Amino acid sequence: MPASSVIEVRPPVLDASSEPPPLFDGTTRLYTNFQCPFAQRVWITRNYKGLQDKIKLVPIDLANRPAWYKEKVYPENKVPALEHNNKIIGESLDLVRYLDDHFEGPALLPNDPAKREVAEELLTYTDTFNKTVLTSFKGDAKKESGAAFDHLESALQKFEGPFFLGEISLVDFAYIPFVERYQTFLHEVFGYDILSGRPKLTTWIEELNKIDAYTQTKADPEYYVPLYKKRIMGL
Ligand SMILES: N[C@@H](CCC(=O)N[C@@H](CS)C(=O)NCC(=O)O)C(=O)O
Repeated sequence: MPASSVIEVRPPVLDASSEPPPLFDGTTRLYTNFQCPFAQRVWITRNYKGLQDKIKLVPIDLANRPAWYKEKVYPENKVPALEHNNKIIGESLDLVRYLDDHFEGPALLPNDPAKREVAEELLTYTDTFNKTVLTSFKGDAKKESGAAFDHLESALQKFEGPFFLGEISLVDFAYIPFVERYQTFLHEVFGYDILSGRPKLTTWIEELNKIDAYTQTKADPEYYVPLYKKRIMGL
C-alpha cells in the first residue's frame, strides 16, 4: 500500500483544558483543525507525500483555544502552523511548498518552467477565487461565483491530464478544500450545481476523490454550511 493511502485514526483535539505537547523536542508537528480549509491544504500535502509518521497532527479546538498555543507555539494564534527544526512556520501556501522542499515523497511541483509559471499564477489567484465566491453568497451567487469557477475550468484545459498542471501538484491541494465546501454550499443553499457545463472541473473533482490522502481530510458539511450561512449571509 503506498504511504499516501494510509488511513489514520484522528488524534484527540486539544482545547483550553489540554496540556501542550512537549514543544521543541525534535518532533515535527502540524498544528491543525479538522474543519479549517487552510490547514487542510497542508494536511493533504503531508498525507500525499506519505509523511504520516514524520509529521504528527496536533488538532486545536479554535473555539476553545489553549492559551499556550498563542503564547508558546504560534503568536498569530491561527492554524495551520508547523513545528520543525525548532521553528514554527505558518501560512498554508508557504507550508505546502515547505513540505515539498524539505521532506521526502513525491515532488509536488514539476520542473517544467511553463508549468511552474502557471502554478504561480494559480496560487496567486486563490485569494481572489475565495473572495469572489464568498462574496457571491451575499448576492446573485450563481452569476457572481460562476466567473471564478469558469476561471478554474479554463485553467484545467491548459495541460494534458486531469489536474491543473496535468499531473497532480500542490496547486490541486491549494484549491480542493475550498472547492469542496463551495460546491456543497452553493448546491444546498442556492440549488446551484457548479459542475454543470464544466466537464474539466467535474473530472478534476472525480480524480481527487480517488485519492485517500485527500478523501480522509474532507470537512463535515454539518459544520461549514451553517457557519457560512451565519458568518457570510447573516442567517
Ligand atoms: N492565511 C492563513 C489563514 C489561516 C486561517 O485563517 N486559519 C483560521 C482557521 S480556518 C484560523 O486559525 N482562525 C483563527 C483566528 O483567526 O483566530 C493561511 O493560509 O494559513
